[in-house]
Amino acid sequence: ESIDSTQKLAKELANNDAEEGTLVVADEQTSGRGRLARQWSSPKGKGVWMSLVVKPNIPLIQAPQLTLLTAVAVAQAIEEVIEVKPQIKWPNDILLDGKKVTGILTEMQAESDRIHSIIIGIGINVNQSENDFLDELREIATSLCIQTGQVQSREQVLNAVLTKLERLYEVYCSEGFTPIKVLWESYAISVGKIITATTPQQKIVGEALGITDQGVLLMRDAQNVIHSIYSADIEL
Ligand code: BTX
Repeated sequence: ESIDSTQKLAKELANNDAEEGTLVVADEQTSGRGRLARQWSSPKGKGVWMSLVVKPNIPLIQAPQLTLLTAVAVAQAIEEVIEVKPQIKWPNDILLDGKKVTGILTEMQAESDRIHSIIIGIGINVNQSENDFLDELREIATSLCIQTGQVQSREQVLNAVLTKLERLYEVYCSEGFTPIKVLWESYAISVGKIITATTPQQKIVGEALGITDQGVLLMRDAQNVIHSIYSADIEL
């Protein structure tokens, strides 16, 4: 019903040998987290706040692909439920009408070169009205309800997300990332656009060229240098 963060509990469960597919879902998070210790607003009864434990048999370097796979699954689920195609902003934002409707946080637990588990955290804004968002979020965040003008069923959204995730995860485990990449690109907002990527090391302005089979974002700057971006915040 209420928890500090589904991500934290899922991590504890994974550390205690929870099976692949273990899911933590909460009605409310009192301390929901985004990337880099940012906060994720998770008000009671208004969204789908969930963390899923997966244990793919892949090299460490491929772990970021799971974030992209999750983004495709959520985009497909939203499209199915509200019949509007969302856009994905690399790597982990899902946008409707240019505003963030979903955040995804994937965290890995690894031992030397082996992945022990990956915790996929997903926060979907379902039934917030504009007034439910804090002032600093109102301009940048949206919900399925705001977009459609109708209250949406969180069960239906959760069900659609899990169904899509399972299907794509099975494709990924048997065929690799290539089929997922094609789907990802069909939702991508940034490809072909000039973007600013703020990485932990620097700020790069350039054209987003696409993603590699490893899920790495490629950018070409004004000097024609191609940069591989592993982790960054993107501004369009
Ligand atoms: P992020 O770091 O990309 O985005 C966090 C930023 O998004 C915040 O700094 C704020 O500006 C904005 N933000 C905060 N809350 C919301 C919201 N509800 N809607 C839109 N924008 C918002 C994104 O991180 C990853 C979020 C994952 C959340 C899930 S919920 C289940 C699981 N448990 C948990 O603690 N986190 C994950």
